[in-house]
Amino acid sequence: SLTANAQSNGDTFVHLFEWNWTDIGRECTEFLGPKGFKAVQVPPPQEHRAKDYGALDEDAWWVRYQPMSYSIGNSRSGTEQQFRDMVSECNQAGVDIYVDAVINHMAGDGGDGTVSSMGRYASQNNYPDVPYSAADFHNCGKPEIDGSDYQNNAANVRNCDLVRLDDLKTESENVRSKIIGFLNGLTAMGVKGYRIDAAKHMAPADIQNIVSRLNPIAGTNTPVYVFQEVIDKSPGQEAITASEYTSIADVTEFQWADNIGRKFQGLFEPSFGQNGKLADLETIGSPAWGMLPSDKAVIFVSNHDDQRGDGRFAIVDYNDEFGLNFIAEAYQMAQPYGYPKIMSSYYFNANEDRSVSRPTVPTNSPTGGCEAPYGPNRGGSEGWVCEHRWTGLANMVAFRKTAENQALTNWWSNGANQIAFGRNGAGFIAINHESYPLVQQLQTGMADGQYCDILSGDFVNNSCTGDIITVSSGQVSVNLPNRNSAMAIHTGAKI
Ligand code: LM2
Ligand code: CA
Repeated sequence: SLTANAQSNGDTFVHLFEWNWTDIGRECTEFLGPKGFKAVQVPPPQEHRAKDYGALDEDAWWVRYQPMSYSIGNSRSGTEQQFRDMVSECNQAGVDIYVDAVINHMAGDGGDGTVSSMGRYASQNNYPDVPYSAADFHNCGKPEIDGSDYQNNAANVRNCDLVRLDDLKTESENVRSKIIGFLNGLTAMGVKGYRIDAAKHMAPADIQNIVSRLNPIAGTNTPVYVFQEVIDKSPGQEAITASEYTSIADVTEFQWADNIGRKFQGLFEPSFGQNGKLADLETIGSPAWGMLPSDKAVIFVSNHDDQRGDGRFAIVDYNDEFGLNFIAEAYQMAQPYGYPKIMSSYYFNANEDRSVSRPTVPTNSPTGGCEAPYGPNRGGSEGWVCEHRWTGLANMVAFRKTAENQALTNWWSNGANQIAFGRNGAGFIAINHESYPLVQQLQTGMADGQYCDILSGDFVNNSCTGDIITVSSGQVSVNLPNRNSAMAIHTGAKI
């Protein structure tokens, strides 16, 4: 294998969508490091297109996915110096930086002649500040990938423009060496991992070549971590499959979000002939579900695209009914499959134009920042959601670490939307997604004693700011009166 990519299934990382470099650095020191997060996925740092068709769109989040060069001299998240400071600060705090690497394409039709975040210009298939010229781009004979290509034409998906973004000849040495220079430059600054954006739109051989030429983590022989974004949601109906990429590095498992989303949302599932329910999750991750092997899969409850896309009613996010996002994220971290990424969002009105920009309030503002007084599903419409700061979710990072490599055991369900399971004596979780109480005496598989319910409070100085849970003869009395509530205990938080 080219990279030692399989992360421990005890790790968790967070996507700080559209955060500034300075704010991410501070978050590493003050919160992510102390809570044990493995890494942060940061926004694309490249010089990007800065204006679009109208004034309203000029600050849309997605300009970050339209690179104008490989310079990180300026982007919406800050300057190169601020980027470097963030990387050092996070490394110091024990938190790795994963860069979202946009390498399949440059801007949309050359940025349509508009200015970049560094005040520079490009034109279609011509980026003087890389430099790239026409010979570095595919020309597939039509303006962009057609919807039907996804079912029946892999070559078009890889060689035509994705939404008219100038598509790079990733098979050419000139392009590869520019991309590799860019990534190795970041690694030299202390970056430890990469999300390969739009990996599906590049041939596996191209990514393999690039990944095989990446330098190890600065000052070590350890390969950088790589995961590839391959959207393979309809197995059997896609011209390109996620499994074409697993020998290179880890891959996003989009089916995970859909599969659990249908259960948590209770959506009708034709193949089951009934509505999805949490009890169906007993075997998730086993081969019958047809997902990637656990040690290859990056999983998430929602991501920045599907929160805004067609899939948003199947997936779960903070826009859903009170507490649903919280229990789905907590479930994801409690179960053993995959490498979980917590989506840390900002509020946008679902009826608004999807291009609405990030909040203008700082992430550390008492009104609309992470310090705002709220819990799961604040129900706001402005500001930062900061899911990763929710007490219970942040504490699940330690649960997952404690339960590393432990099998799922002691499964219980009411046959519908109340479930509980253990992790072979290391931890135990119970989730109520019914509109009536969950009151049950359940076997946990854990040693007797008192534990902190880490979903209701913090374990500090050997005591608990939340509910204390007693395990006796291996059993707990679970009492979860409310819909969308949960409790969790683990051996790292035993009083
Ligand atoms: C991704 N993964 O494969 C990113 O996760 C996703 O967020 C990116 O799309 C996409 N691939 C390209 O990197 C976003 C956004 C698009 C947006 C593009 C480029 O979802 O809507 O496209 O970034 O900024 C926009 C316009 C589109 C236009 C295009 C080019 O929405 O209408 O196409 O720019 O000007 C003519
Ligand atoms: Ca391509």
